[in-house]
Amino acid sequence: MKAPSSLFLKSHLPSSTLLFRTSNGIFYPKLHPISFFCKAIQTNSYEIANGSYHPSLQQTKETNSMEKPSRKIESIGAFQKLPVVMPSIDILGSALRKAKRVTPTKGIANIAKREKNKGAKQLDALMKELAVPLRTYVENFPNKTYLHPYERSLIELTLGDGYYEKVLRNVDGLRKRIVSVGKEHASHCAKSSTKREAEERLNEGLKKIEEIFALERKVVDDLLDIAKTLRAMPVINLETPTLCLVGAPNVGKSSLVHVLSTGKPEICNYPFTTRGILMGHIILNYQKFQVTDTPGLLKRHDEDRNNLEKLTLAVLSHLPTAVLYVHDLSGECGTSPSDQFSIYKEIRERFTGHLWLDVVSKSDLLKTSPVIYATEEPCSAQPELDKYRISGPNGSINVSVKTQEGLHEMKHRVHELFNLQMAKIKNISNNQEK
Ligand SMILES: Nc1nc2c(ncn2[C@@H]2O[C@H](COP(=O)(O)OP(=O)(O)O)[C@@H](O)[C@H]2O)c(=O)[nH]1
Ligand SMILES: [Mg+2]
Repeated sequence: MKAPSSLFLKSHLPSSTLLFRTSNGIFYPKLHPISFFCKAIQTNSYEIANGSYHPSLQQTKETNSMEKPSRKIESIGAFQKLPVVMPSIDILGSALRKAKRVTPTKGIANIAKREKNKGAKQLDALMKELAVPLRTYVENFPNKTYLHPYERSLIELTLGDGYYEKVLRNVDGLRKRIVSVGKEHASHCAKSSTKREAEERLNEGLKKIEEIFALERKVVDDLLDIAKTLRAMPVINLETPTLCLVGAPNVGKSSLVHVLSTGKPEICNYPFTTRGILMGHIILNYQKFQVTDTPGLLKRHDEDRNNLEKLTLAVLSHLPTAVLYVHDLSGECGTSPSDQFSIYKEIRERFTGHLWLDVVSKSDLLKTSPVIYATEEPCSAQPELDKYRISGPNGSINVSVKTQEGLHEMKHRVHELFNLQMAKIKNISNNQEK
């Protein structure tokens, strides 16, 4: 068997160490509201420390310095503030039209001088019309380093590591080339000695700038695609408490989201999942709560995890949600109880700061004897595992969406978790008022 993975490291960002800055600039470590996913406009003012979906030793070290309020931290919701990128063909078309409309400075009587003045101005205008939008994009797309760690993880999972920065670098590279070639040709044109020469240099310059832009304009469209993708991502709202369902694939998480939701759950699409992730709402005492799926976790090392699993880890690492951990001991889900036990132990140890509830699902299928896979010993020599195979972790509730067993108790316990989360939120606002 492989050695335990880095999963055994504690999360570098346990929710108990999350930092929030209030409107009056005060930080309240250890107290936080729960977050949730939704497509609503993001309006919160909470801020969170640095990190990304993949906890590492280096990041564990960083946590200490993060706890100091002086550290550079960023708020959440950057994807909704991305600048609107124009398609490159439109930028070029509009720049050419505007440049050609530029007239020479009034009052130049000499024909050659007038022509070279017009030429230099038109080349300068084309250069600016192309370079200014590119500069705006480069300046207004956020530096990934300063993004909320959850959003940073989403960029990495969605676009691939380094792609976001590469595209921005390419756009900036194109801008610099346009500026340099534009200036060179404008100055060349301004030095013409005849009208004809000025006309030739103008046409030559326009052609050259257009050529360069046309050759590389795909980088602008790449940036446009990035903006579209990121803007379409589910938005996190840190003001509404959330319950996140976690567990191996097919253990019954989505079925339980349906059971817990007051209405019909929405489907939330991350670009790297083929199947949407369910999100439901619960209305309790006139308050709205959120319950959401996470993609299933398998027993493997972090480096072997797919993006769906990494999304689950990103949620647990960076968002202060409560956890409903689902265990399927019926042998139906495809992950053996002993593998589920390993995954559970890793995750439980790693994310100690979350409010937590364990349920054993599909209780209608549970037999009197525990499920033992063909590849496993009936008795594991690990009493803890043997006990897990029969009844799940200590304190877990048996539930079945088929027979309704345990659902009432589960809902009751979930309400308790929400109340605890609400108490934390209130605590924060009380502290703010002091
Ligand atoms: N017998 C039984 N089957 C269930 C129960 N809950 C879920 N299932 C089935 O288990 C499969 C996986 O459920 P799903 O909710 O999609 O699991 P997820 O992948 O964890 O979201 C589906 O075929 C469900 O119908 C249950 O309580 N009893
Ligand atoms: Mg599901």
